[in-house]
Amino acid sequence: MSDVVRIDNPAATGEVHAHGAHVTDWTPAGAEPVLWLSPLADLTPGSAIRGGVPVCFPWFGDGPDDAYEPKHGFARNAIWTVVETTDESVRLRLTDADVTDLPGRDRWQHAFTLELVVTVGAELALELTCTNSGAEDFSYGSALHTYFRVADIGRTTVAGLGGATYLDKVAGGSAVQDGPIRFTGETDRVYESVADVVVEDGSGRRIMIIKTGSADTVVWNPWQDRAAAMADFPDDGWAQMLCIEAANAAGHEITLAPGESHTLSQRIKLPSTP
Ligand code: TA6
Repeated sequence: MSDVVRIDNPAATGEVHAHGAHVTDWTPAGAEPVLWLSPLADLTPGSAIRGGVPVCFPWFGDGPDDAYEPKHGFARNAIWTVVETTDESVRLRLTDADVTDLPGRDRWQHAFTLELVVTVGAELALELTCTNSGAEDFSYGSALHTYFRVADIGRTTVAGLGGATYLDKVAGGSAVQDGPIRFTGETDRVYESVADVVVEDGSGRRIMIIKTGSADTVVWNPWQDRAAAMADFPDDGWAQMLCIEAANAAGHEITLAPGESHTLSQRIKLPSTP
């Protein structure tokens, strides 16, 4: 099947790459695109695509002891198999047999089957299911590292995480969120939360993110200096993007016995203005 699957139905358009099972577009009918994709994104197989929805697996960030490479695991660098497409969905699969040569595989050598089902409609739904196809237990971290377009990060708010404890990767330590999140500088936080989140993007547009099977919500904006340090990130792009990620990060890895499965899912929609 094709390396890039484009979906165009009455409710929305979408684009999904076999490279990383990476969703790079979701545009509901009559609306502006919801996902942010860097104009400098490197689509070469083996690289990590900047923007859209990177699939992080089998670890999040630098992994359980902060020493794993590549960052966010090898699944986003792999070529997945497109196993089924319909007018509104794509199913992709990655197994241990597909990743034998990939950097990082030596760090995590278990037998697995990973499937991502992407449904493109008035909602964008992503369901990431991992099955232990080996003979021993394993643990893994994961995330749907979703990049959203926002009109103005300085006026963007994120509601739903008030009262949640978060790990602050910029300031260090942990803290409790007081009310909605507002952005005044580099932000890289792992919130311990299963709650739905609503982004208001500074123009009045709201984006709702509903998740299951996820203990953490990651909130990231690199701000000016970190954006400038990334070759695949336009210098001024940080002001129009925000990552909200359904994750099971360090400390919340999922453990599967042989034959067991776990699904991490995320549904995104544009609720009507109240
Ligand atoms: O999810 C937030 C984060 O882990 C940040 O620390 C930031 O580095 C970001 O992911 C992007 O990571 P990447 O490996 O795609 O450059």
